[in-house]
Amino acid sequence: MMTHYSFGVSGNLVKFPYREIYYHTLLLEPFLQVPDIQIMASSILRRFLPRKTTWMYGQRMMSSTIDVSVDEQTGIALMRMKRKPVNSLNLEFLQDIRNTIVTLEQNKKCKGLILTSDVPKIFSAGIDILEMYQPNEERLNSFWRALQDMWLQLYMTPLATIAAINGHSPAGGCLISISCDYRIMAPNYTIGLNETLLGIVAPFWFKDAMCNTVGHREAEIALALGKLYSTEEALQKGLVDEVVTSEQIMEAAQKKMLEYVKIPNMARAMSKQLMRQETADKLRSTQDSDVQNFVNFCLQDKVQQSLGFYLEQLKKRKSK
Ligand code: CO8
Repeated sequence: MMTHYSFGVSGNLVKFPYREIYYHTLLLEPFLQVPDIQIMASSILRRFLPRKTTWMYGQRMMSSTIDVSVDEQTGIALMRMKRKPVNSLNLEFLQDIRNTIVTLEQNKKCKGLILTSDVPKIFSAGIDILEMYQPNEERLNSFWRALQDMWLQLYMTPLATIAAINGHSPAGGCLISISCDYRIMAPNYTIGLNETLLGIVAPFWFKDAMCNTVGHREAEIALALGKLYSTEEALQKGLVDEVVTSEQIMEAAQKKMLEYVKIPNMARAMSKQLMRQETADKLRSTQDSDVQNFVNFCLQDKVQQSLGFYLEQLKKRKSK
């Protein structure tokens, strides 16, 4: 279904392809720069658009879980994840992240994307464990497919990508980070693929992305022990590239991104493709069986017990 929203006469057509929403912004543009009017426009639009819809005006895109802005002068987009309380990755959030990347790729002015979190002290807690615990089988299928699709989009995007890791980043949070071209992390947080601590196993493409980042031997140790590295250890092992304070992290990310976007776009994107194609193709050629393996694995009683136990531990830790 195609929905049309038109504000005023024909102007800049802002296209948001995956939801197929089109509207005109030229006349509204000057007004939309004023914060109060942005808030007003936001509440009006929210009334008319379906609840979960991601929408954009001018160079801002918003959904209930993500804020994105694009600086047209530098070509740098900033994506802030804001799915409270811990940016855990459920089906809809994964779709939102992927769709945002697709939209940014179609924006000719956008060359680079900085990913960060709007949730204090947490970059992302990884997969929403509630998607795996006592699941509905059909949704579990869609969920895993959405994770694969998000990962493929992020890992292979022609945009330059930087993770500004301003909080803890376990499991799926680590996957998002290592799928970016460059990682900057703030001190006193942890990052790693800790799946084994939950009694589950990181799939081969998590493992491949980790090997590509820290090398085979370190990845082997990390995966077996479900190792969560401190920021300092992560820097030492090459899991992150740079450490700066939380206050400096956005400035550092912008500075590094300017280096990336200065490189001729096509050459940079193709060299990334060259490095990553093989890893991505490995998943692309086995997506269906990977979904099936995941679903079968999750539905095992033992795995359900482990997940239930882990969730309990999380709650207990909180009540201490
Ligand atoms: N999923 C769902 N809920 C979560 C998750 C999560 N990943 N993490 C935390 N929560 C919930 C907590 O249970 C708590 O809920 P409630 O308020 O209802 O009690 C709420 O979020 C807040 O959590 P905390 O109180 O623990 O918040 P803190 O700020 O103290 O700590 C942390 C934040 C450090 C992120 C901490 O919550 C934590 O360690 N979370 C667990 C992270 C984790 O282990 N994630 C792994 C997920 S698995 C994954 O991503 C890859 C799976 C690969 C698939 C394998 C194939 C089989």
